[in-house]
Amino acid sequence: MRNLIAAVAQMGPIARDAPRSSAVARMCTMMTDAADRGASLVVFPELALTTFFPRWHLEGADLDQWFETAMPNAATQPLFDLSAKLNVAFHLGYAELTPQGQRFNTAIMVEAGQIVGKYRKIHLPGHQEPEPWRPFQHLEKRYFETGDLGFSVFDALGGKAGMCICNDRRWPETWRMLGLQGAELVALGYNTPLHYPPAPEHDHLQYFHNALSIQAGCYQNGLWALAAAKAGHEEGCDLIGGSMIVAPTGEIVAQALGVGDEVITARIDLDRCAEIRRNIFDLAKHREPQTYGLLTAPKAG
Ligand code: CDT
Repeated sequence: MRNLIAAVAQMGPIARDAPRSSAVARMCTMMTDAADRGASLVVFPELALTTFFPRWHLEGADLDQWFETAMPNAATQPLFDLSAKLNVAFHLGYAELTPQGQRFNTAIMVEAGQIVGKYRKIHLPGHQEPEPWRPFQHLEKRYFETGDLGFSVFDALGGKAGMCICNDRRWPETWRMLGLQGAELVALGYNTPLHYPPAPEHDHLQYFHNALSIQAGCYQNGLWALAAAKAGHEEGCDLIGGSMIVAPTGEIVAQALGVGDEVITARIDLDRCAEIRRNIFDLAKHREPQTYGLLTAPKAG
């Protein structure tokens, strides 16, 4: 299945008091739509089961309620069942609380009812301590540990797949780590506020920076990206849409138009990665890693 139809399922806002079952029902509707269009993969957003809770300062049970302690679980089983029935793989982001008490911002890839890939977000944005001056918090650094699974590449859908989550897409290291391992398809979800309180002069660039990062990552590593937003006006915070499917040439081949629930699809030929990888970005031939030492030196400060 080197040539497949892939879908990205953008989600509109999820209310703070919405049960997981309502988000899962919306995802099941979009998975069915994707299957009707012939898709064999559908990508859902980051933290897709609930509202984006890092916008609030929470403690104890008020925080724990947003985390999944098992996957699948009762709330998400319908997605796994429908995926098996329709033969559609899916990518899902959720907040994970491990049996050891660790918390991660996690994504999985599920194929034929089995979890075939798991990723824990490495680049955690925002801040550790509550900052009351902000109109909304972004407490990912407080609520999650840095992912401990690395940027791994795994077999899925007849090719090599990788994942990253939201802020990761802005970092060239993310894409290069996946590209160096031969990833042909990268699935990712995001929750990106339109307003960035520390530098509001960049607010009008949010859609541009989203596309710029994903398109550059695809082109510079010769791979496909499937990027799914949670979008729209969620609990007083506007989140960008712009979900997209990007080719190894860096071209956007499908893009969401609005900020609500929306399925986009495109035909993806994994063999097209070679157009870039055998030419301008033949990583084995043209990289000069002996000059890149600073990239892995400890960070300053
Ligand atoms: N979810 C996530 O990683 N969002 C960030 C917001 C900007 S930094 C506060 C992003 O990079 O899109």
